[in-house]
Amino acid sequence: MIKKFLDLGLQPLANSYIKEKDLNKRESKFRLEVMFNSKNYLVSINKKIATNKMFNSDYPYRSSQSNTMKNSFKKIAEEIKKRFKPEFIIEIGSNDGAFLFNFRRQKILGIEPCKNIAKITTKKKYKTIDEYWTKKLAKKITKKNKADLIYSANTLSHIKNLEETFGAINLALSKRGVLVMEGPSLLPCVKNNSYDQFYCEHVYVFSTISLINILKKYGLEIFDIKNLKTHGGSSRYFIKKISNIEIKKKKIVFQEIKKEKKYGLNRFKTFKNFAKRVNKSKKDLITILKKLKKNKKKVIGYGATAKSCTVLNFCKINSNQIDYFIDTTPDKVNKFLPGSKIFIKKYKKLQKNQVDVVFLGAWNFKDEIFKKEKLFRKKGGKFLTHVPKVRLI
Ligand code: DWN
Repeated sequence: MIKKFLDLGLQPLANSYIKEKDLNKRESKFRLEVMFNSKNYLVSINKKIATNKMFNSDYPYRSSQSNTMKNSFKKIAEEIKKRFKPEFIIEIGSNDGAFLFNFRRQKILGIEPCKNIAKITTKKKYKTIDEYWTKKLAKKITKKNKADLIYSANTLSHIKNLEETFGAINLALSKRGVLVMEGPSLLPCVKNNSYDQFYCEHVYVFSTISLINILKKYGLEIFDIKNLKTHGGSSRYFIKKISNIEIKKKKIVFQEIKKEKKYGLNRFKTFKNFAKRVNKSKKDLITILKKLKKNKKKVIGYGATAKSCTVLNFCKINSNQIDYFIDTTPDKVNKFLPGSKIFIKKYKKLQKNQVDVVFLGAWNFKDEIFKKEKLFRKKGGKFLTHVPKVRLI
């Protein structure tokens, strides 16, 4: 049975930044509700938006905007080379090449449906197919040669059709091939009240126990897991075909199942309690912003993330509370955040005499940002975050 546990209100499409000339146009919005499937433990959003409305030639997000992610991709690329020695790699959702560029051109093929982004890697002579990942595409590209490694970071949870996602992977993977997939994980999301992991693009937030159930249907199984700090707590799953009995399952797979069940990721009640904490987080954030306003503090936002779209629209925050956001992404600058319509300025190092408090839209890069803005903090500048609880740092 699929049951709703969280209502995040009316939301626009998270990566649909608004140009000034379109400010008065009506934005399309949808009700963002989060559901739990008690049969397979899958957590998903209720309304699934058409893929081409989200991932098209206007897509602004670039993975290479953070050193944390560039380093993480470099590290896993090295591990893949050593551990699996792949000859033919497919990356699903290759974005601007942060992972791809760690390999020799002839060994790797990128799949990136956002044509504006696919151009970036094509320009650097990395073969990139600007189509959606489907069974049809998988068959076409692996007719002669199946992949011995498929990598995908922060992408598979964006594709609503599980049959197309994992069915295609099964088709494209060689008998002994390995799928390495990673993305924000449900346990840290629930533990840390990071409800902003839910927005239109994140159709699913996987847990180990739900993924096991899904993969089984497509002849796949997890044999190793690595928990990562990236994106506020991600899991990297190493997956093989069930028919490949040469690779043994690592102990960590059983430990993760145990850990998730102990926390209650197989029980509806856990999510109902999470929803209560989320509503408290909303109240606390509104209260603190009101107080700051009353005390005439200048508050801005740092990192106009897709995640902050959920927070701002759920908490009904606009430019009355947060003056503007700063961001390094060229395609976001000089536009307005969807829904809240807060302006996004080009990133400039924070200065205490210009700003008092900075809302961390990109809380997942807190360490990287704090390092950059050391001086601001030293001079008494404060950051405001809602993860794991609303507080000034
Ligand atoms: O899954 C997804 C993740 C990986 O990326 C997508 N569905 C969409 C997107 O989500 P997000 O926007 O929440 O991702 P990030 O990676 O948290 O976005 C960080 C934002 O902050 C970027 O716009 C870049 C910006 N930034 C900045 O301005 N200065 C980031 C850092 C580290 C900085 O120093």
